[in-house]
Amino acid sequence: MADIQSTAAAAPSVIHRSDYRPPAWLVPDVALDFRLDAAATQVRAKLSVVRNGAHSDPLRLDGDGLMPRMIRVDGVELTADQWSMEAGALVIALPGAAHEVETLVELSPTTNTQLMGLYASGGLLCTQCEAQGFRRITFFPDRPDVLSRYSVRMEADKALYPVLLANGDPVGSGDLEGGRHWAQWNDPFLKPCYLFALVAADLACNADSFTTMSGREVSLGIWVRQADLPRTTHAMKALKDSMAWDERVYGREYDLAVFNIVAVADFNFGAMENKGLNIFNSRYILADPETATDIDFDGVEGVVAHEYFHNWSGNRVTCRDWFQLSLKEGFTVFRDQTFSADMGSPAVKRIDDVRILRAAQFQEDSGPLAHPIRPESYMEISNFYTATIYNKGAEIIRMMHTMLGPERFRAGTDLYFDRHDGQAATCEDFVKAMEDGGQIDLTQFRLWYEQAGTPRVRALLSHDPVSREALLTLSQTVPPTPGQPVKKPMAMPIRVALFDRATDAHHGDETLMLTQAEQTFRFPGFAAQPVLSINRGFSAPVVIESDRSQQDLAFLSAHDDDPFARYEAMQQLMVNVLVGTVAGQAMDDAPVIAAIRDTVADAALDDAFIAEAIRLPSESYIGDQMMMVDPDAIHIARERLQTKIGKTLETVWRDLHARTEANGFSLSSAAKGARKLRNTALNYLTASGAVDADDVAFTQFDRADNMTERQGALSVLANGTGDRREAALDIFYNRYADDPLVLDKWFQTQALSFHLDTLAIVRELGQHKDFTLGNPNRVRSLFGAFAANQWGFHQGNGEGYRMVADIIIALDPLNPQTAARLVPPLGRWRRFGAQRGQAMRAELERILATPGLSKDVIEQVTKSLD
Ligand code: B3K
Ligand code: ZN
Repeated sequence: MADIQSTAAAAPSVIHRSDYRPPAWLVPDVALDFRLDAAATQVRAKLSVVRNGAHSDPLRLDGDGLMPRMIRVDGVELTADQWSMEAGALVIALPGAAHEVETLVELSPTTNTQLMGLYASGGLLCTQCEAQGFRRITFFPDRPDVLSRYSVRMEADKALYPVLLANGDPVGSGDLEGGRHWAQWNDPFLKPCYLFALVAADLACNADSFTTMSGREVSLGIWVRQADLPRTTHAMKALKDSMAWDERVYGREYDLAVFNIVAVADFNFGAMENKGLNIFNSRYILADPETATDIDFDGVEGVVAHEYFHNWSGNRVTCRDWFQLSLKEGFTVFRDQTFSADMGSPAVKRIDDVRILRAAQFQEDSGPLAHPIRPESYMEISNFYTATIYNKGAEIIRMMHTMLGPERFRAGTDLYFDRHDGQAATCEDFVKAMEDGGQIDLTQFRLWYEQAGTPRVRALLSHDPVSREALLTLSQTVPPTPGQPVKKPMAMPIRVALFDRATDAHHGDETLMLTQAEQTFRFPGFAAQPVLSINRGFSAPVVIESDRSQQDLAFLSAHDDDPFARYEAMQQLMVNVLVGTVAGQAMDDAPVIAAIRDTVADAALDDAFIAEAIRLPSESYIGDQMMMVDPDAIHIARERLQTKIGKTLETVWRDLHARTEANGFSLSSAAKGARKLRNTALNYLTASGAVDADDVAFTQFDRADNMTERQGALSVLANGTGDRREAALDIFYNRYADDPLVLDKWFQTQALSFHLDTLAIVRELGQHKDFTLGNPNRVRSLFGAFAANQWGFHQGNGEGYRMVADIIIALDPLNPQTAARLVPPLGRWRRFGAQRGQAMRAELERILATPGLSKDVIEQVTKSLD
């Protein structure tokens, strides 16, 4: 059995979207019986199997690391010659149309370090099946278009696992001899096996209820360790808000009598939408002011909503195959983004979402791992849970919303849910429903599903004084991406407004449909050349190239009434100075400083927006604007500008820092905005070099009644070299040594810091007694964060690359999914010059030469080297 993985690793096969065939056998009913035990769990599965269509294919049940202990067909045990194993799958030649197939396997949850299938985490047993984990639990056609009705019986030691949960509704439970007990759960809804889940645990429950729009009472439970119960209030509120929001905005009602969420410490990603039993990485459930930042609170709200929304967009209507992943993920991200916008500040949420898109997805889209939101092929589907599928996918749905408007969009989604309820659907089904329900032709728009790469839209504004017209010429190019050298023009909605310099106002916001390689739009009624505000609200996920002057950008940063465009003008103002400086030009930074000063002084703006607008673009975003990235030059240029802003406006930062000091903790938008701005002010004050800056930071660190300010101050101190740095890090560590989620912040803050010895610090932290490869959160906090620290990662003659490569090699045999996620930063080697590029490549090659590599890592590395 040990060889299964290495056999796959030798020659990972490529799965193509065009090869889709309907399943040969369907499984309408599944009865599972678990004898749970951490070391040896027995799983008995009874499947009713039905031949699908006229063919003579044998029954093929996927398996990964399983060996059947017993196989029965229609009650009769098979002999060894009546079945075979092929690449882990169980193959049985069956005559006729329908049978009952029963198998028995034994699993070892404690040794399951991949965290896929049934595994142990902190004393509990839980499952993760998406995408292909169910085949690690029992033999089954593990593909999302096989939909079944499940009944699940679990038996376990009652003292160790007093709580037994599964999908659907509880239908019975009782005690057994020997201190054991059982529970039975039935799920009346058809579901693919990736949505199967069970949990056996000793957990406490935050119990609540929700009455649906048709008056049904749903019992809600959030299950955590007893000590963590007080930290579940925010998640429960988010759940109830999500349930109400989905009824109000999409007309979607919850459908079971219970909805449970379980928090676990060891989890490969954020959370999982198993039907009626969501399983969460505890970092997206637990939050209180002492241990969670405002970003964490928002993360909890967003992920709880995301998983809940999947009940319709993903579960009731699921995916036909994994190439359709964005059908559920892109749509659900769009839904959770809109929900969070409605719950807080839409302007700031949009800015945040675009920042994430640019940081993660634009990078992916311009590198060797670029793929369309509906990929054509993959080796390992786990590698395709990407920013492209999720975040770009959400932007595609958002564009449909923009083009249709809310009512027609809703007509489209109603039709989609009506048409496909209980089915495994495709992206094409979604687009067709939007066309039919929303009455729009999306023929050309479909290219967004096919073409990878971030379109670049060049905007040239001119003015004809005779006709008093402004002329806007938009031209688009979609860059080549792997396997797609030539692209067609895309259809995209570009929201624009033209500002009259004389009045500081615009003549109306318009959505232009760009469909051709080049188009000119005319705007009458301008005596002089106006100022262009473009891609307002970030209406299309593209890069805008325009020749707007610093003066025009400064104008927009003061007057644009679209918050995103105003923020964007400010960012572009800063990017121009920074990119120019890195290129060796003498840049005038006065407009940046003036814009920051004016923004801070604008009483009409809220604190959260101000904080977003005045912060400098990240080093990696600056790098993304260049063909060849020089991390040192970028770091120096950014630090210098930050220092200049800090010094020039020192009194502003002192005033702001004092003004935003809160009197008591609140989660209101105003209070969150004040904290964000306070941290920004502290950052600039520290950058100013003021002699008391470390004291101010340390006082904030020490006195804070919340993690947002405490971690904000710690981050500032961690960049420095003073005594305060060590003191703060020690205090923080000792205060939170027993809290893994906060300890993650301790690791992460140091990995992200600009301390001169970041490389050595990270190396040392990798040896720390609290560092473990067994917990994905910890790995991401240290090495994921470090690889995202552009300056730190590229220091020291490739030592950073070596460190990350070593971790990938060490982690791969334990947890290939998490290991593979560390590869992309090395894959950006083309952008960092010959010397660095060579060192990065050498590490990729060293990884690839490692025997027994998983196909997860092989796929990412080979594509990165291509
Ligand atoms: N659907 C899961 C992601 C599963 C990832 C598997 N590698 C969580 C989510 O997107 O909601
Ligand atoms: Zn999702």
